[in-house]
Amino acid sequence: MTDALIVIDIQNDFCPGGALAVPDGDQVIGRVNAMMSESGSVILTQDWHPEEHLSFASNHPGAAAYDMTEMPYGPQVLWPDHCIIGTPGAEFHPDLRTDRADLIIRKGFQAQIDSYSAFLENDHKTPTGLHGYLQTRGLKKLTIVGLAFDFCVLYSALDAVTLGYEVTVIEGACRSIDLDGSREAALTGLRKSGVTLA
Ligand code: VGL
Ligand code: ZN
Repeated sequence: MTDALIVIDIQNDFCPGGALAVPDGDQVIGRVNAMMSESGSVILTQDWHPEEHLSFASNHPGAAAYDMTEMPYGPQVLWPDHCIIGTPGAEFHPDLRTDRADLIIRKGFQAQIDSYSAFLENDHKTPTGLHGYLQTRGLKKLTIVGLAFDFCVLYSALDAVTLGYEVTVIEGACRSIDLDGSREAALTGLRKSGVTLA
């Protein structure tokens, strides 16, 4: 078994009623739970931010949610406060099967740097440790699903192909935030990258 299912950020804050709700985000859960039964290994990611995280508009005086800012590592969207460590919004959606997970990887816990990708933080250099884990377990074929398609799923998939994995994104088991055409841009980017879209 060299395959792993990577389930991105199916947390309360990304589901309807949450602080950064992805439209119909909860609609993928049934399908994702079913996929877990067919996968050799299951890995969940959890967006996990301290209150003072610099991706939050609230930590930039005068800024509004969804404004852009410049970070030392490049442009960054300013988000509403979400997935704050220890809050209900940061917990997995109660319908998500978490018992099948071999590993839960948390990301975005350093206040100065955001982390969309499950592999590398937004400076595209700082590792989360997931690559080392997959390598030492010999897991090479990755299926990526979850929230949001056009941010954390996208960057996870792009980093995964760059790192040499065979990567499939199941679009039907993902939902998008769709900020200024980000869903279309994500589709275009994935098609060019060598990721299989299914
Ligand atoms: C995400 C924006 C901010 C995601 C996380 O999971 O796609 N998007 N933090
Ligand atoms: Zn976040």
